[in-house]
Amino acid sequence: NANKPLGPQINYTITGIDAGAGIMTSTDKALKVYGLADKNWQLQPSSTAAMTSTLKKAIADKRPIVVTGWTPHWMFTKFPLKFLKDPKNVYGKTEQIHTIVRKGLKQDDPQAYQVLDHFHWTPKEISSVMLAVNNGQDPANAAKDFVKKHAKQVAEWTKGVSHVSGHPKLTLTYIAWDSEIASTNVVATVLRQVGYKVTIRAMEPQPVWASVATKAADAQVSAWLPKTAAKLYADYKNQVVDLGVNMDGARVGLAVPKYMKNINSIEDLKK
Ligand code: PBE
Repeated sequence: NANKPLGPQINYTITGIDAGAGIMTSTDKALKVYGLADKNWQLQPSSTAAMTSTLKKAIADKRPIVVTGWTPHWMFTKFPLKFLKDPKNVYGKTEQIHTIVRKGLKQDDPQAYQVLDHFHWTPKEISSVMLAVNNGQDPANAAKDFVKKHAKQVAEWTKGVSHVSGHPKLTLTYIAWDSEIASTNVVATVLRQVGYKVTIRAMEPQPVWASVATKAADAQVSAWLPKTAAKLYADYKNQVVDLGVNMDGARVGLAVPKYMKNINSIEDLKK
C-alpha cells in the first residue's frame, strides 16, 4: 500500500548482510546520520545469500523491502533495483577496489609484486566472472576462462614480468563475497601462469587485513575504498602497502525495488 508509511510495513528493518562487511558499518552510520535509529529503524545482519533470497521473495510478492546493496553484483541485473539517494553522503558516490600487499613483497617477490601492481579491470569484466560463478561454474575455472579470453589484457598485467622458477609460494587472502571470489581467482590464475604456487584463503574482513599486515599472507585485492573498508584501512594502513585501484566504479548504498515509487532517498524512509 503506497499510502501507508513504509516503516511499519517492513518492521522498520533494513535487510543486511554479514556483520563484518563495510556496508554494515556504513549502514549503522546512516541510521544515525539520517535520524532513523531514533525512529526504531534497525539493520538486520544475515549473509549475502540470505539477503538476496529474502529480496527475491519480496519481489515475487511485490512487497516493499530495503536492502544493503552494491555493484558490481548480479542483484542489480537479476532484480529491478534502484539505489536510494544519499544526500548526506554516508556511502560515498563511487568506490574503488584497491590491491593491498604486504611490506617487503616488492623486494622478496618482484615479479608477483608487478603483476599485483598492474592488475586492473572494469566492473563489466569482473561481472562476467561473477555471473559465470553465479550460474554454477567453479570459480577457478571461471577465472581460467576469463584469462584465456582476455589474453591481451593479461599481457598488460604481466608486461615486463619474467617467469619465476622453483614454484615460490604466495598466499592471497580474500573475503568470500562474489566480487572478491572473482578477482582473487583471476589474480591467482595469472600468478600461477607466472610460475608461483598460489594458495587462496577465504576469511572474515578483519583477518584478511591482519593476514597481510602480519605477512601471513602476501596480498589481498578486496579493499573497497574510500568509505566501505575505511575503518580497517585506518587500522592497518601503516602496516601494509596500498598498490592503488584495481577496479573503479563500484557503488555501495541502500537499495529498494523500483516499484517502490515513493521511496527514492534514504530520507524517504522516515515518511
Ligand atoms: N560488499 C561487497 C563489501 C565489499 C564488497 C559491499 C559487500 C563490504 O565490505 O560491504
